Amino acid sequence: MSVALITGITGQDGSYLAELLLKKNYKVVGMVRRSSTVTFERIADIQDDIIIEQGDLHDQSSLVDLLERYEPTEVYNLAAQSFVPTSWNQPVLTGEVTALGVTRLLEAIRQVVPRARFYQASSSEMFGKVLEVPQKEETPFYPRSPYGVAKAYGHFITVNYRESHDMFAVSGILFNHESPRRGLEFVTRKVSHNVARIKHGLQKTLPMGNLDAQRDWGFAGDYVEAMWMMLQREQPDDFVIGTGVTQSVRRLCELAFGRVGLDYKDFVTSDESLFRPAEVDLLIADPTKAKTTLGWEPKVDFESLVNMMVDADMERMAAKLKQ
Ligand code: NDP
Ligand code: GDR
Repeated sequence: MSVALITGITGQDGSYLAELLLKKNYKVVGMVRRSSTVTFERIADIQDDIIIEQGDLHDQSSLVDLLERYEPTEVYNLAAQSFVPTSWNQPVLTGEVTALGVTRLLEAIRQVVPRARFYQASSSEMFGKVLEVPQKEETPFYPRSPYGVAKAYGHFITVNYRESHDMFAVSGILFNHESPRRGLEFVTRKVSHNVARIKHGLQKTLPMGNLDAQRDWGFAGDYVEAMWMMLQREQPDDFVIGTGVTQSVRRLCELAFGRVGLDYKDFVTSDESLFRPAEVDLLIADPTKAKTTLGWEPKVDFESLVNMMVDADMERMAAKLKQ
């Protein structure tokens, strides 16, 4: 039986990936960090079907212990301090978890289960102030935040373990992907959640940052399939995963408010504090290699994604108000 260890299983991607692997009959072990309250909201439906173990990317011995006990055949490293603005306020923590955490895990794998296949959650934020449009596997990195810098480290240490130790270690350079399970602080979910609040009369305005930023947004459910596919190949390799279409934050607002019959211009205000010290202005993927070599293609387009998220938040809000 294939055994998968997922770090970051309580996050957006961890929950979708765990569901996918369960469908494929994997034994799924999820690593969670200790907290005083339970953070299992996203995995509530599958909690009885997976094994949950405590561990932390800060703590090498917890990683070694998990690998020794479960001997996973695949390890997906999804855990990270993943919110870009927080990385300016907590740059050292971001480096510890998002960068050095990758080395801790790779080193533990090298010592305990060197034949295990390893997936690193790399990010389009590594392209930052882009040196090429669209961005592909060979595009040089120019990260613009401590988060982007930490992810570039995680990317290269993964490549380095592959080349130094002959490990099956790969990096998926994923562009933004969203879902109704997205954290509330990320822009798509912030907008869908607040559209539902405004439509239900709970607030009047929505303060936003840079509406001109452009991102290549896809659906998280599609992207976890690419992670799995990358570990099934004969040879380890890195892939850019995205839709190849870019949209502005303004267009996101227009579509999300439009979904409930409102005009975003009547509600969205500008808040200087939400602008970033250094912005990533334009991201757009060239997913040709993923399509031709991996056979991966996104199934959900941007408008369907926005509709899915707004509809889910409208339902959640209506249910909450009924209570
Ligand atoms: P989330 O922020 O939703 O999830 C992050 C996960 O990491 C959570 O489970 C969190 O646990 C866990 N975590 C944080 N710190 C630690 C730690 N010290 N030890 C162990 N676990 C920890 O992220 P996503 O699901 O959106 O993203 C998954 C990965 O993919 C991340 O590495 C992210 O940087 C990367 N990525 C994401 C993209 C996206 O658009 N979503 C695009 C490209 C890359 P807890 O629940 O306790 O907070
Ligand atoms: P990002 O996602 O930084 O791309 O990182 P986020 O949704 O936070 O921002 C996208 C763009 O929207 C602009 N923006 C705002 N963003 C937020 N959060 N809140 C606002 O009010 C707001 N107004 C405008 C931002 O300036 C930015 O340009 C995400 C994370 O999931 C990373 O972990 C991942 O690596 C990358 O995507 C790919």
